[in-house]
Amino acid sequence: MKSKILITGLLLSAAIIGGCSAGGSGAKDTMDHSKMDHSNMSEEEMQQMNGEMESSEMENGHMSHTNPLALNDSTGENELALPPLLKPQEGEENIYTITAQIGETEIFDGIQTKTLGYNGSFLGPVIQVNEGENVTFRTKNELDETTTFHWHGVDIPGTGDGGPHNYVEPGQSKDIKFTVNQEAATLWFHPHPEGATAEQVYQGLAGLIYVEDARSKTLDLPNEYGINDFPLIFQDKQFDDNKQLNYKLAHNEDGAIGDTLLINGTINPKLTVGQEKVRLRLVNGSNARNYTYRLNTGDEFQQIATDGGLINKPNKLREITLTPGERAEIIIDFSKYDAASDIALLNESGAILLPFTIDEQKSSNPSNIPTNLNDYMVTDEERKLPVSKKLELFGMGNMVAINNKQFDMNRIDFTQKQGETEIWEIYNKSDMMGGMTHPFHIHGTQFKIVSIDDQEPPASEQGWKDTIAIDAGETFKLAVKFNNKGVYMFHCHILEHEENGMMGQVEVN
Ligand SMILES: [Cu+2]
Repeated sequence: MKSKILITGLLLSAAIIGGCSAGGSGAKDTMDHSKMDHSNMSEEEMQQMNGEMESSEMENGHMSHTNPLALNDSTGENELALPPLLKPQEGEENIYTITAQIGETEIFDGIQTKTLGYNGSFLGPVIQVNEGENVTFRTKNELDETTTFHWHGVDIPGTGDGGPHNYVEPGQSKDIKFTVNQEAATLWFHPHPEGATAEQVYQGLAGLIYVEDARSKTLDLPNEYGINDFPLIFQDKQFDDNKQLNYKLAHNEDGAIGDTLLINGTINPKLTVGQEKVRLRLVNGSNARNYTYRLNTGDEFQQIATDGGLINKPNKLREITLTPGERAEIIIDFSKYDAASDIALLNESGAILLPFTIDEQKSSNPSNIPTNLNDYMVTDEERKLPVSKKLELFGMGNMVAINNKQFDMNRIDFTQKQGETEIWEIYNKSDMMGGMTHPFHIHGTQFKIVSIDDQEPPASEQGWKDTIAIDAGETFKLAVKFNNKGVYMFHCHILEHEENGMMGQVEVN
């Protein structure tokens, strides 16, 4: 699968380079446009878009994430930063204040980088909530531009979801009240304003939401924050000569890709752990980069959760891939190693993402991971439901579309009844050169993967999901239910594809 994607990427690069040397109009011929009905674009506009796409590809000197810029190896010189845990407002048990603000952050020693953050200069806190709890998220915009507060993976009424309709102007504040209505999970939040999502996330707006439930609290899983339970927010950045986050420099129509990895905002991170089982909550918070995580030793680890909840049984893996927006929780058993061990988390091309230091003095928790974690299942009833919504993802660069349409805030693409499960069929249509993987996300719900090309999904995806990696040519069937009403986005989570119109709206009533 991956080699196929790499080969098509290389072919596409070759075709585009060929097109450039032949006079610069080659790119449009590398895509099968004849079958694409761009009802909202004229032929002239399409050609112009192609030209822009081609020049931006060439300026960046790389061919999107099918063959991305290499990432740096972490030198491990900085201990990983941990996002602060957000306390409720004084005297107000369930009110959490989240302020989007402008700041400066010392990412490089002695250098201030202009950044954005929630309740701080860069990234955001962890909001901890419990299933059944009535909470208020008191959002404040102290930026000098419009933003929204989108709760990625949260089962929430549409008016509070923070899609492009729910904007908060500079200086404004808005309370979002809702009842937490979902299982224990690692969720996240980020802005979603029309036209500025990709840049605001890139500049640092992203935070975490942990949900706990009655079951998760009784399970003997590592849960001591910063001791044996760590969030890891992976983001690749491109710094300019002044060590600033220059979005224009990193921008690419197929997604901003950087050569420098930050985890929780830390450059060259290392993580010190005890000789015990450690839970890592992996969050792909990058605009466009995919990560396939593995250990340098080739050793197994155990996956315990997908995007939206615990999976039924720990899943032994040697690698796991997350596309932008996706999360997974894994447990690494460090009791097998000692202070002399050389152990690190790598990506698919061998870049050192996170070296580990083992501190034998650190208290160790001898817990055994429970064998039963959840009772997730796709029911027979759900399997028998007919497909009632069909979506076709197609294109690349500026030319991305869903069902041949680009996003229009004034157009509702689908309707669905509150509380009713429907089968959504999502097909990623290949182009002549193959195509690319699109991480497909639906707001306001956690859904189930019923099948991938009519087969059972792999164990790593048998759990609640809100974002799925759909490779070119693949068809996913999803059982989708909205528990609340409102208008929700569905889109590609390569943020530049979303900005380029690879997004639609479903109205739930
Ligand atoms: Cu996409």
